[in-house]
Amino acid sequence: KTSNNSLPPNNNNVTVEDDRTGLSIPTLKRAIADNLFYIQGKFPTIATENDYYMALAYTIRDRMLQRWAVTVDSYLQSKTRVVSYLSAEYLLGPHLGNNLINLGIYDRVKQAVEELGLDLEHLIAQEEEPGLGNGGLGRLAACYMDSLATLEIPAIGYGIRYEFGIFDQEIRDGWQVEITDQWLRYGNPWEIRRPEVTYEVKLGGHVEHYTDSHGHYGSNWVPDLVVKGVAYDTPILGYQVNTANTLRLWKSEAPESFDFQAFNVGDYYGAVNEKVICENISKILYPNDEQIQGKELRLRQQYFFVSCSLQDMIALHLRRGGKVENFYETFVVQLNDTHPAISVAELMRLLLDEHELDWETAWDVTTRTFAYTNHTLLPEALEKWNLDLFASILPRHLEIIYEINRRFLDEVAIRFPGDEGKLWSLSLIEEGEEKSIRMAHLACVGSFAINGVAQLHSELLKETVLKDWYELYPEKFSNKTNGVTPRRWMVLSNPRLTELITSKIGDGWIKNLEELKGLEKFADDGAFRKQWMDVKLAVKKDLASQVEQQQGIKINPESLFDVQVKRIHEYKRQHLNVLHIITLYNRLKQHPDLDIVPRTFIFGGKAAPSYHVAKLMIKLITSVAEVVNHDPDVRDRIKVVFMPDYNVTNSQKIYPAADLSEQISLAGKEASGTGNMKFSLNGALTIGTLDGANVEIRECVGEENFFLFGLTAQEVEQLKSSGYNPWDYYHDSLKQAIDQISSGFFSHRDGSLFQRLVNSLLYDDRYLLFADYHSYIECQDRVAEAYRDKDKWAKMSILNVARMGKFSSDRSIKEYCEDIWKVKPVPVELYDLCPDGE
Ligand code: B1N
Repeated sequence: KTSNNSLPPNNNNVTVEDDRTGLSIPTLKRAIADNLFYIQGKFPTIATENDYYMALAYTIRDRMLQRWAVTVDSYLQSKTRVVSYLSAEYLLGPHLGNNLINLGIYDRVKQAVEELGLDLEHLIAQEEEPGLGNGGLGRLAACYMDSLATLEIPAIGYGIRYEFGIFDQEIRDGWQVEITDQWLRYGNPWEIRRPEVTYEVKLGGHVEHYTDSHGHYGSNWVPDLVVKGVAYDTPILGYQVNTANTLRLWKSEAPESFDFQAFNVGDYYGAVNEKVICENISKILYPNDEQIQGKELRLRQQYFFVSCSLQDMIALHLRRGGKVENFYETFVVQLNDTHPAISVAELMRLLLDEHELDWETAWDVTTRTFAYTNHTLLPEALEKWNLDLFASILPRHLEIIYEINRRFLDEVAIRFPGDEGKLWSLSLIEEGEEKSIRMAHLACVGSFAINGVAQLHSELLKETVLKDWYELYPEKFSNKTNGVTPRRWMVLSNPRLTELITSKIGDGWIKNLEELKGLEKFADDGAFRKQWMDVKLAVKKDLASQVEQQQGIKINPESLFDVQVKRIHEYKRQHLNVLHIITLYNRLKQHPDLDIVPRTFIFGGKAAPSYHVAKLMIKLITSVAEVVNHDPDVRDRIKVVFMPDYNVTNSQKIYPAADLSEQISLAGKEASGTGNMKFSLNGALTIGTLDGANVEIRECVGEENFFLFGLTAQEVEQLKSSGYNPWDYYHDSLKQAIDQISSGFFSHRDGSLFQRLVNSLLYDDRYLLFADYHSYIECQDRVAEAYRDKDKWAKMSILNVARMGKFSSDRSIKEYCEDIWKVKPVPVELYDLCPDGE
């Protein structure tokens, strides 16, 4: 229970109410005071709010350690398979509030903190979130870690401990400015450095081949750089279970031996320089979402964390008494997109060169180990590495990939005799002007399972980018529709709604989201609808006061909150939303007394720093905001707000306050989306295309409770192949809006500012904004009419929440467990690892 304040069941054997595990209010208070003094070194008189946050964080960490240590210990003892999730990104969001929820001690800690004269919300707000991801893909990894622990699945997440995560965003003069993320500035109480858990990773150099005295061929990779990876572990608690899984992130350092050697030969600069190169590998997260840069450092990052992780898994497997040829019995490894796909070649290398297995055995182990999730169909996001670049960093892996490819193409040639085209299209190597390695192909050939992240996406994968692979290995393919954790995205971020729901149907839904179905019968209950809308209004008032405080913009909490928050990208079409705003604005200018439904348009999201058009889209939003917000004719009926620095922390305040969720990508482009799920679970209605998981959301909530517009993926294909011409749609209100943008109406008469953006629409319009514009506007008018009937809206909102049970990440993870990983829950029983007197 989150709402009552009774002690959670103490089913461990630690019976003494001591200062590091005890949960009574006096003990908690004493622990916080002790940590303030003994860790922060402060008296209350001079302690800052951050000191108190740290003292509280350590207090909570102490209360997690028993679960964590026992969980790790029990996995080492047991023989069951462990899921290993490999991801270059984890967008965790702040830990403190989430850990309090999952431990079931939120309310009592709140009380303890209050008795010390502090405010829990304020302390929680002190935490700098670990922004170790760009967007949906990284956040999905974080939701999956939460669900794995909650479902008591033995699992370990591996990734990179970036010193600088995703940049902080400021808006200056309407433009995005990037500020370095310094999340480690005040230390990170949630991680434990494990200096004894380190591995060496080779880079560059060349390969020597030899034949040993037994006549066996061998390869010796002579690198020109060796770096060291050090493990940093963070516990990931399940919700009200004893399981605390591990997220193990690697930091790159120089090996101890290194500077010593170089100093000896007198090359001081060389020594320092190499140390810098080593440390650089885990320095910074590449801030590109769905567009690749092909930079050498990125390949180094990928190989670095993959090599450390696989070496660690092999070590753990051997420690459990396993033999290398049975590696897949201990671990099943999920590749989160192709970022860790080099794993396939690295496991082969480790098995062949370090553990001396023969090729056939090594390949058998490898292909029983990996499973691959694809997250995008966008051609610019499919990873390829230039062959020369690849060869210069991973010479041994190139040899292995050639050999995998040779054997694989032999098979293809037998399956499709005489079909040259098949060889070209399936090859791991892209031939042509610039040769490159296709990482998706490496992932496909090395994995026993391949999945997309929503039904539509999985179907399109089989018809487009992985068509030939589907033809070859249909049995490998499946769909696993994404989900989100209700612990963070409802319980933690929307306590008011949580309390209202729980008052009607109990709290079982938090672990079994399908129980939300129980709300359906209250959708016709007038009193409940009133309570429902009261909660929404209260949450909107919170957001409104935050916006006023931070930006000085007054927004009307009674207005329709129309929200689009996500990375800024042309395919997501934030500029289509802007065209609607301009259209409404022009209507008001033409008919000043028009009775329109007051709306507040809220945007948030980061643009990749090198993606100029995306940055221009932000400038367009802020420019339109400036004109609309200050025009007296509008009389506050429409307001436009760009919320700076959209991240997990800020999003937790935004989703609960939304009335309308904008999911308006061009059909066929958004693999799934997960924000769409968070909005709907918090009672927002969706305006959206038939794209990604929108399709399934609409099926679940009912078409009468979803605002659908736009072309289908199929219609998009047809229109494009029959020759799409944006000028066919360029008339009336659309022409007026476009002409205003290009004439400088929103940019102080500067007609050149948005020209690139306007031209990309008029002369290309890859994402068919013009084709979908009229359908979108018409749909938005239906939204406005629906919102006039608040009671009807409330009913639709309740039904949305009631029918969203499918979109829990618990459901997604159960499907992965049953269909792909073949693993079952292993409940953790707490025991005293160090009984008294021993
Ligand atoms: O992955 C999410 C999906 O819900 C989104 O629809 C999808 O866009 C997102 C390169 C990516 N796909 N690809 C990326 C991220 C970083 C990078 O460097 C690609 N992100 C997605 C979860 O399935």
